[in-house]
Parts: sequence; C-alpha cells; structure tokens
Amino acid sequence: KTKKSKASQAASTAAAPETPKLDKGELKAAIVRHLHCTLGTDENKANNHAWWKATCAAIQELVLEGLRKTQKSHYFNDTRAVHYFSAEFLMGRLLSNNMHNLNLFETANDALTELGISLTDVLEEEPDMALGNGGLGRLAACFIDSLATMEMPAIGYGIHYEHGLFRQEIKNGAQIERPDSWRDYGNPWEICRPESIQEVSLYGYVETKYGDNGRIQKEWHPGSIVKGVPWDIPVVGYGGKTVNVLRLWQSQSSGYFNWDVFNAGGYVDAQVENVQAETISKVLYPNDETEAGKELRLIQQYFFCACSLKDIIRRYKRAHGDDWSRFTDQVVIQLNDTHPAIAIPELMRILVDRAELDWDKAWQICTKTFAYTNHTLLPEALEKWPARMLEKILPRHLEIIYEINHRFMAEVEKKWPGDNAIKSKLSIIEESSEKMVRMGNLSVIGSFRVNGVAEIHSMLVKKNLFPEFDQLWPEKLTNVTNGITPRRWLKACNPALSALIDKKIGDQWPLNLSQLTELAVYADNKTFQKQFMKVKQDNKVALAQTIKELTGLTVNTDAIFDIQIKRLHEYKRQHLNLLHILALYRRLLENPSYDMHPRVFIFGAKAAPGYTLAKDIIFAINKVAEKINNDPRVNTKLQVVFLPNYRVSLAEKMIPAADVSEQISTAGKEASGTGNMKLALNGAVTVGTLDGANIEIAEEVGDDNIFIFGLTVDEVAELKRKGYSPDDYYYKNAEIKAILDWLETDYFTPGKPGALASVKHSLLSGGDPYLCLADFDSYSAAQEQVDAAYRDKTRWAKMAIMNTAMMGKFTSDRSIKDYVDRVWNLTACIVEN
Ligand code: Z57
Repeated sequence: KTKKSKASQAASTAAAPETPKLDKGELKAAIVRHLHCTLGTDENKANNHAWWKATCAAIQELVLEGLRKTQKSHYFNDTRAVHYFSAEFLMGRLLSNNMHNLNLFETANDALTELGISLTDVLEEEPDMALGNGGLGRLAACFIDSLATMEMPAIGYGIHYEHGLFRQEIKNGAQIERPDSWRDYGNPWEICRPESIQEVSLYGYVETKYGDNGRIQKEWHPGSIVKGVPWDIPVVGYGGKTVNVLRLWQSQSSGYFNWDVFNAGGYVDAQVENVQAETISKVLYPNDETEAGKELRLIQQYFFCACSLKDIIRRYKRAHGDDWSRFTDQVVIQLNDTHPAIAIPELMRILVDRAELDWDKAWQICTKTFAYTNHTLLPEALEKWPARMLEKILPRHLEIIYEINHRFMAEVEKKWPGDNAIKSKLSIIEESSEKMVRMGNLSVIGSFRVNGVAEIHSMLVKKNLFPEFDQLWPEKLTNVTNGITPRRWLKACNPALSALIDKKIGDQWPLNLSQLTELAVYADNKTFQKQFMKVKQDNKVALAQTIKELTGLTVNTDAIFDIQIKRLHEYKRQHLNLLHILALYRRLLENPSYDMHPRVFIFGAKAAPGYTLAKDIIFAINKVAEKINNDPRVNTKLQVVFLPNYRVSLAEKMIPAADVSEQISTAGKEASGTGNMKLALNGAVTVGTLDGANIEIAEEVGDDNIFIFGLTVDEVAELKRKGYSPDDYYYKNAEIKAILDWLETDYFTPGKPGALASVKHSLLSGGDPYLCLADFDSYSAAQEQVDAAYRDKTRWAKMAIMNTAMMGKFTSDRSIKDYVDRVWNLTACIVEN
C-alpha cells in the first residue's frame, strides 16, 4: 500500500559544509577578546551569561562576513527575491543553530572546554526568540533556514515584538501567564538599521481631487505617523555561504503629530502619544487560530506590511528608478496566512495614488506579486475586520478594497450571470449587521497562487473553503506540503542519533534528507537496532533529568515515553489523550494485574489566555497527573507529566526522547501539523488520525510503522450530517461514562467536587464538537496495539528506525523547492566564500 512520493527526491542545491573558517585557537582568542572588549569583563569574573554573549559575538563576526558577501552578490546579480511576510517567526535559540550551520559546533565545544566552560551550559543561557505562537510561526523559521541553505535570495519581514509569546507557569495545576522578555539583557544577533527607518500613516481622511489631466485623484491625509525601525537578524544557511536576513520592524513615535500639543505646553500629552506609537510592536497576540478582532492587531499588521513594502520599493527603485515594468520580475511576496493581507490594498494605494499608474496596470502588478498560504479551515481563525474599523484606521484602504470588490463582482457576474448567492459568498464584503471585510477572499482575489499546507488540507481548501474560486481560476489553488529543517530538528537537537546516522550513511543527509532511506536496510539489523535504541534510551534518561528539574517527578525511563506537544486546542484533542489515561488508571485500579507496559504520558502545551476550556484541560491534566503520580497502586506503570512553558528549546529536549508521538486531531481539522514530522524524524512512532500531514507520513513509513485510528474526513462529515450525539456514547459505553463521571467527583481535586466538571460537560449534550467520544474506542484499541508492539523489542526498534528512515519528504528544503518551482520562480544565487 505504501506509495512513494516523487517529492521525496528533492535535492538541495547547497554543497556540503566546508572546513570551519576558524580553528580552535582562533575561536578561543575571539571569545576572550569579546569577553574583554565587548563585555568589559574577564575570564575569572565572567558568568555563563557573559560567556554566552562573548561566544555569540565571536560567531557573529563570521555571520556578518557571510552577510556582506551575500548582499554584495545579490546586489550585483540584481536577483529576484522572495519576501516572506509573516506576523510570526518562532526562531527559538540561534547560537547552536548558527554554529552548526557554520560547521563550528565541535570547534566551539573544544574551545570552550579548554577555557574551562561547558558549551551545553552556555547554550542554555540564550532566551528563546519566541516571536510566534506555534506551527505557523515555526514554519516561517524553518522556511528561512531552508531558503538560506538553498542559496535563494530571500528576506523575512515581520514585527520586532518587545514581548514574544508569554512564559507559562503552572501554579496549583493552572496556567499563569508571565511576560516574555527575550531582549532584557540585550540580543547579540540583531542589528539596528536606523538608515532604513520607514514612516507609516494611520487614521485621518481621504481627499478627492481633480488632477491636471482631469483624472480623479485621491489623497490620504493621515491623522498620525509612526516610525518603523528595522532590526536585522542574520539567517545563516547550512554550509554558511548564504546569509539572508530576517527584518523585524519596531514601532517608534515620529513626533510629527505631537508638535502642536507640545508647543501648547502639552509635554506630558506628547509623551502619551509616544507611548501609543510604541505600543504597536509591544506584544505578540497569544491567540493561535482565533481572531480577537482587536484594533491594535490590525494596526500591527498594517504597520509591518507598510514598512516592508516601502523597504522593498526603495530597494527596487535604487536599481530600476521609476520604471515599474520590471517590478514583478524582481519581487514576489508570500503572505503567511491572511495576517499580512492588508499589503494587497497598500501596494494598490502606492501604485495608483502615489505612482499614478492606471488601476488595471496596478492590479496586474499586484496580482503578479502576491501569493497566499492558507493554514486553516477553522471558521474562527478566518480573519474578518469590521469595515468601520478599517475606515477609521485606513480610510483609503477601505475605498480601495471596495473598488477591488466592485471590479471582482463584475467578473463573477460574467461567470455566473444573475447568481446573487455566489456573489454574496465570494464578495470581499460580508453584508452582515456589521459590515465585515473578509481577508481570506481578499487574499485569494489579490494573489496569483494560493496554497494549502498538506495534500488533504489543500483538497479541502479547493472543495469546501474556496470551491467557486477554484472554478473561476483553476490554476490558482495548489498544495505545498509543509516541512521542517533537519538541521535544527535532527542534527542539532539529537547529536547522538546524528552521529550514528553519519557513521552509517555519511554526513550529507542534512542537505538531502531522502538519503535517510539508506538506513532502511539496517532496520532488521540487530546491531543497528541496539545502537539506535541505545541512543533513544540515553535521550530518555536526559529528558527524565529535565522532568526532574522542572517538576520534581522521577519518571521510569524503561517506560514508553508517550508525547503530545502542541498548542492546546479542542480540535487537537489533548482531552482525548486524557480520557484514555483515565481509562488506563481505572483498568489498573479494577485489575491490578492489568497487563500493560509502563508508560509515561508527557504533555507540553500553552493555552491562549482567554480560552477558558483550553485552560481547564491543562488544569485537568495536572490534577489527574498529581493523583496518578502519587498513587502507589499504579505509579509503577502509569505516570503523567505536564512540562511547563513548552517552547522551541524545550521541544528540542523532548522530541529526541519520544517513543510515541500523539497526533490525534479530528480528521479534517489539523491543516498539516509539523510536530508530527519532527517526532517521526527522531524515531517516534505516531498514533494518529488520517488528518493533515499524518496521511503523507503514513504513506511514507507504510502501514506497519504507524498506528492510525479514528474517523476519516468523510466519516466525520457523515456523522455530523446524521446528527452527532455524544450522549449516545456516554450512555452506551460504560467505560466512557465512568471516566466522565469520575471527573465530576472530588477524586482528583479533594474537597472540591466539580472542579474538573467543565471538561466533562464540554463533551456531552450538544457538546463534543471534535468527536472525542466517537473516536474513543478506536483510539483505545490503537493504544493497545502500541503497547503490544513496544513489548516486542525487535519489532519496535524496526518501526522506530523506519520512521527516521522514511522522513526525507518532510525536509523544509523540499517544501521550499516546491514553492520555488511552482510559486516563486526563483533561482539560487551562489555566494562565493
Ligand atoms: C497556526 O499555527 C496554524 C494555522 C493557523 O491558521 C494559525 Br492562525 C496558526 C498551523 C496549523 O494549525 C498547522 O496544522 C500547520 O501545520 C501550521 O499552521 C503550519 O502550516
């Protein structure tokens, strides 16, 4: 049944990393020099934080040399480039990554060791750069890594948030949010570029004028102007040749609109305006896949798009002057979801109002510039802005959106004469009691290509979300399956497995991940199985140490490490996992000799601060964990861990230690998933639904090496059509009933009955929108198969090896190659060393 994909043969254009640019002695000297001259300390006084900064500074010297060469090369070749617009870049830590990509990791390790310093400890000093929520932001980070590795001219554009995603603490089982302050003690990677500051207008009104030629001209008189200050983060490709940049905009008061207030003695009021301007880039909105509809969020989006477009146009004009005819040869802009969709009317405004191009010419340029990636079908995540809000903040943009829509409606009328139902569905404007602007429709209409992020998701985008757009423009909608960078997600995070792989198949797999298939011939080899599982065991021991440090709990490292790590969402069904844990607990209490291999269930998840049920599920997991872990009747077989503050750097410690990967979303709801790829790449076996990229993972690894359960997309639709009633399962399935009723007692929250009741009630009578109860039995049966498979050590080792061996398709290099070939039409620019 296993189907091999053509895509898995993607090869990188980049060459192997060369010998390091520095030897150990030179690196030592550079680190010590920075300790002295950059940090003003010395070897005796320096703490790990100072050593970290000095090491970063030493590495940054080489990074910046690569950056200069890259920029020179791109400039002289006048390259076409992709501009990746994203409100989120979830970069994690950069030092280890940059050292690996420069092939300096070993050298640095040796250099620091000779200085009496532990590189591992130094790396731990770096705060995560958490300028994103989850999958979408981390995808952007993997993509810019691959773009640099494949030597593609590319720039990431985003927001320089002062506070990234909140830090999660767990107090008495509940999530508490604390501010993230990633730059508090300075960030050694970012470079401020005051010479490239841009100004952005907001508010005000539009004046209609008649130009000399009798043409109607529109002029936007803004009510305020803010400055955008660019901070560049170098993005080092593997091999270290191309160094691209991630350019993040920080908002700053321009002062311009303060002068009247100021002169009128309003010194204090002027300061208030400064604060308002600086608020724009203060904080990342912590909602993943829910739109809060906040004015500040819209301003954030416009702010970074407007800055970025000005930056792009400035660079274009430097080479091509006022001749717009080559713009679309040089510039392609990828919209990471609809968050930057306001860039479409902004480019139209620049072309029509400022450059004075005809509407049609401008629209032609626009629709050759933008491409849009859709990341979800969930209705609550599809962005809509009140027309009134847009009118207030961006009056001219609303007019332009109406004009785009007016012309588009004429096209719709041609294709479906007289069909008003289709018109109201495709219109950018939703004519509800409060008029809304649909950013998804605007993005499809304003782009030349629209992609989903896994085969099934893209199919559903075509069939369910945008079917009429697909009929109107049959070439526009396409798929690009997501990927992950194997540099961070195998080479750097799992050095022991990487060394073992190097020994077997050589060290080129980070650039050509499909080479991992060469491991498949060793899947039955006893010696290799032993080596592979020894690495896994050591990684589990290391994670157990981290668990001990973070929670105080000692876990059994002979147990199955069963991991679910992702944002907390009902559709991801962490509560289905919890129900199964409760089932095992009951079975063990009822039958102390219940036959199961010991298992440690490990969770990591942040809930959006306003998402009550998600927080209730975190609370329930923690309360159940507390009870089980302290129950001597079961805790030799069953343990539950919730690791606080899940983030990129914690993922890097958890993923290498996973035996089982939980990918249990309701079919049709998880667009792709990328954690699924990271876990499988590190030899975890997936328990998963036929959803998102799980389907493609199953195709690659084969049915014997994955545990698939649950309703399919079609079966979900059928059940919903017939009318799903969770109560049927509750009354017919004694185990389900017992578990849910248990949650309502005070068993897990002594003296506080009902403290976990919201989880139960969310799953009953008109609830359970994501069909946990419908999938429970199938999930439980799959878990029994996992248990049986794990107990057959040879079988499990083979499965684990096959998972690593067959993940080649999911390198983000392949995703980028797909974008390059089918969307961006880019060519690599070789940067000489
Ligand atoms: C986000 O992380 C994703 C989708 C969204 O609409 C928003 Br907003 C945030 C995720 C999807 O849920 C994942 O399935 C997908 O793998 C990821 O985006 C990257 O495409």
